[in-house]
Amino acid sequence: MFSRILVANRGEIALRVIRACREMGIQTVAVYSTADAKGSWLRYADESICIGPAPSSKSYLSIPAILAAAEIADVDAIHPGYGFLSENAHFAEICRASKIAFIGPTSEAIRTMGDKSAARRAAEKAGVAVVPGSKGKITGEDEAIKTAREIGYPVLVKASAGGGGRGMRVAHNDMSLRSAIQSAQAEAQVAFGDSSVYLERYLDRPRHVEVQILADTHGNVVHLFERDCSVQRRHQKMVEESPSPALPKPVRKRMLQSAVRLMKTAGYTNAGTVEFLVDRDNSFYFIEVNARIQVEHPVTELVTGIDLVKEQIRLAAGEKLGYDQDDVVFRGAAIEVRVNAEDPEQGFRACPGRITEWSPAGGPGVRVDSHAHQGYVVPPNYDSLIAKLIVHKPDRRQALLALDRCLDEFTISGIKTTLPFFRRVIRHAGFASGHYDTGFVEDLLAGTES
Ligand code: MV4
Repeated sequence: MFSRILVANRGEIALRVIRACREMGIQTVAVYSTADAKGSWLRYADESICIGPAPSSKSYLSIPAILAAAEIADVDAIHPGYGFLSENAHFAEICRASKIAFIGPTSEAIRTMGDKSAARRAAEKAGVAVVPGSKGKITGEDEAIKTAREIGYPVLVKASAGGGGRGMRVAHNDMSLRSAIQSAQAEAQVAFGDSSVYLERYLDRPRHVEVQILADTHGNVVHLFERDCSVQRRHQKMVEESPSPALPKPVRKRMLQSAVRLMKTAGYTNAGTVEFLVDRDNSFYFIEVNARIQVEHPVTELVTGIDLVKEQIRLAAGEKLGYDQDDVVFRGAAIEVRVNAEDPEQGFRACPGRITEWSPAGGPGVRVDSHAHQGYVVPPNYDSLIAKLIVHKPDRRQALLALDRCLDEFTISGIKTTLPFFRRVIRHAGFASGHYDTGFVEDLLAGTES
C-alpha cells in the first residue's frame, strides 16, 4: 500500500481524499494555489505545497508544478480528484514514467474513453447498445448526409474529444447538417485541439442514468448500481439520486450488466462511470465513460456502504476487489443536491465572496461534504461548488422529506447559493413523482411546469 499520497485538487474533493487517506493510515500532501492559501482542507493534510498563482492553468492544471511538488514531497501516488488533470492521459503517462502511481485508470483507458467515438466502438464491441449513428468519425459532409438519412433526422453532431455538451449541434435536414458539422468542428478545434466529430440520432428529452463501476487489475469488475442525473442545467448536474426513480427493474438490470460488460471488455481498471441515455420507451443507449471519481459519488457510497475513494486507492495499489457482485448490496434511496455559490435569480451567475454565516443541515441519514465554513471566502477562480448535501433514507419518499427539512435547516449568508432553487425543485410534482427528464430544469425555469 502507498505510504504518501499527493492530492492534486482543491476544495471539497481534496478534503474528501485527505479524509480517506487519514483513515487508511496514509500520509497526505496537499497542493494549493495562492488563491487557496487559507483553504481549510490544507490543515487536514500532513504537508502542503504552493504550486502557483490563482489561474488553474498555472496551478492545478500545471503538470510541471504538480510533478515538482510530488518529487519534492517524495510521494508514491497522486490522487487527481475530479476535473483538472483527472482525465488527462498525458499526465497519467508522465506519472507512470516518474514511478508515481496515478490513482485512476491507465493512461490508455483514459485516452480511449476520452475519445467518445472510440468509446462508442468499445461499447459496440462489448455488445452494448449505442445511439444509432455514424460508424466512427465523419470523414466528409456528403458521407455524413448519407448516414444522417439512414438513421433519420434530427441528428446530433458530437465532438469526439467533447464532453459537457461542448462541440454538440443538432441538425434537422441536409442543409443544417452541413453547417452543424462545420460549427461543431470549429468549436471542437478551439476547445479541444481536435476537430473530429461523429453523428448520433438526436433523442428528445432523454433521461441521463449512469452506472458506477469498480475494477481491479486482476480482471474483476463490479457495478455499484446507478445514479439518475437528469436534473441538469446547461450540462451542469444539479441533483443526483439512486436508485433512478423511473427505471423499470428489468431495464435497470440490463443496464447494469451492460456497463460491467463494457468495462470488462475494455480492460478498464479503478473507478469509472458508464453513462447512458434513456429514451421515453425505456430503451437505453451508451454515450460515454467518465474515467474518474465523480462529484456525485457520495450517492453511491450511501446506498452501497462502499467507500469509493478508499477503493480507488486500494485498486491503484494493485489490490484485488475482494468481493463479488452479489456482495454489493443496495439499501434505501439517496439524493444529492449541489450547493453552488451562484445566484439562481440572476441566471445562476457565480457569486464568490465571504460566507458570513454557515450553518449546515444535519441529523439522521444526512451527509454534507464541504470545505466551506463561516468566514470562508469563495474565490472567483474555480468552479462554484461549495457543498454537497446528501440524504439517505429507507425509501425515496422519506429521502425527499429529509431533504426538504435539510433545505430549510441549511443556512448560508453573505453569498447567494443554489439552496432556494432546490426547494423549488423537490417540491415540484414532476420531481416528486420521479418522472423527470433532462428537460426538467429548463421547464421549471421557463415556468412551463407540466
Ligand atoms: C445526446 C442527447 C440527445 N441525443 N445524444 C449532453 C452532454 C453529453 N454528455 C451528451 N448529451 C446529450 N447527448 C443524443 N444522441 C442529449 C444530450 C443532452 C443531455 C444529456 C444528459 C444530460 C443532460 C442533457 C441535456 C441536454 C442534452
